[in-house]
Amino acid sequence: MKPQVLQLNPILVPQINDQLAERYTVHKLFEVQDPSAYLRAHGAAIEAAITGGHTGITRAMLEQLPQLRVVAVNGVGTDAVDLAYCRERGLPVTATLGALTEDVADLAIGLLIAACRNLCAGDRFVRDGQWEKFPQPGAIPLARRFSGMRVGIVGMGRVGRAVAVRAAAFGCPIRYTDLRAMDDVAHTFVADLVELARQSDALVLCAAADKAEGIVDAAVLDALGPQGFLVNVARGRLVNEDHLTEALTAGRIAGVGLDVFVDEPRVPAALRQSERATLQAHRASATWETRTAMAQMVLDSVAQALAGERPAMSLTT
Ligand code: 8YV
Repeated sequence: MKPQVLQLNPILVPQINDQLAERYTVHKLFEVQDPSAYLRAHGAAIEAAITGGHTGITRAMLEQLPQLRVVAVNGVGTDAVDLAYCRERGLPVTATLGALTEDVADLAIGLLIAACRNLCAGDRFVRDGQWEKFPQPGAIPLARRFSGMRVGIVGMGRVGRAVAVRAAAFGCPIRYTDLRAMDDVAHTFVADLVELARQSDALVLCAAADKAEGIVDAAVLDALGPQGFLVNVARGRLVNEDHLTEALTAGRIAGVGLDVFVDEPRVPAALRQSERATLQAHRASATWETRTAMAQMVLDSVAQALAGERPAMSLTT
């Protein structure tokens, strides 16, 4: 009999799904009407769980899976998994470390340029036939230059560093904050986030969200100021979304580029309606190249764990 695998999130790469189906009996929880009842019926036999970074897996679910030998996260954020509990249980939790770095950094810079240059508002202007109605050059307000902007990076991990490389190529002076200064990073460390915001034209959030809920609040946004931009490619809850919508609506910051939100897929109306917000539906890692590499890592992690090995990408064992 094939080992049984619980899948909480779809994988969008057909060849990986084919391999999963060939090797395992896959229980697609995301297609099930009543997940609790389904787990009561099948939970006892499940040996591996596959989930997304944002979805994670609840502790209550983990407790319903007594034979579980691995949680393979198809993503790099593990904030939606109780790592302490998994550690206690000796359960490997794996992530797709390194696979999505370049794409997430690409999107961060893309969002920042889009926000500075009003690319989405400009696109709507042309698409909606407004250009023909209002052909005067003054019909669209002047935008802001990205090259040379002072960029503040929040979280100097893999993604933060990749954003720094890209921003440096645009001639941007770079400062960063993290839990501590890093010996192998040449950029200026600023311990205090409000101070970093004060010294930046754009803040780019690349931090893990485990212990950092709501760190970007009204004080940080006001320090960034009416000329400042905020980009978030990490997790929505790093930001106090009420403070953000208030600041954006009142013009206390210049613009935002957001890929992530507090309560996805729900996005506050004030953000959806703002011409100064460039929004994406949590797409930073969503390219064929990255999603294929990520899904291959998930496949490898499950195979390693079920073969009795410590998965190479384990964060807990
Ligand atoms: C993915 C993510 O969208 O890596 C993460 O933590 O949130 C994203 O890259 C998600 O994990 C896809 O399943």
